[in-house]
Amino acid sequence: MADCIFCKIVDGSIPSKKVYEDDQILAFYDLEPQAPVHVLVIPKQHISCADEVDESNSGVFAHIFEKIPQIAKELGLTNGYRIVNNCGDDGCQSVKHMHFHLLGGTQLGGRMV
Ligand code: DGP
Repeated sequence: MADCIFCKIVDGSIPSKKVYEDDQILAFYDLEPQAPVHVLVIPKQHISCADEVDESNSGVFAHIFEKIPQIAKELGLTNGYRIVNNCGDDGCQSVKHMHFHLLGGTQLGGRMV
């Protein structure tokens, strides 16, 4: 989608530090890390947020969750991690291309908000 930062990362017109890629998904380091390891995992297809998930596109999210354990292991997250998805304004979603934050590398805080 035009003017989507993450679509531009997918097509290579904006550079990123990739940690995993296949035909459906991409994982890359977050520009503003909030933990020692902070990676974003995204579908290559432009899906704005969780509100847009339906029967026609949900398969890619199953794929993401199948790959996250492998990505986490390769990043050395052997003692656990957190997966975060922000949706919409109240969820503080700043990039409107659905993504999962994969956070770890330290003992994370116990509160979600
Ligand atoms: P969210 O607030 O959930 O929409 O998270 C968006 C994240 O995207 C935020 O942690 C910063 C990150 N981000 C924004 N622009 C870029 C970029 O151009 N490259 C990378 N690697 N990360 C970005």
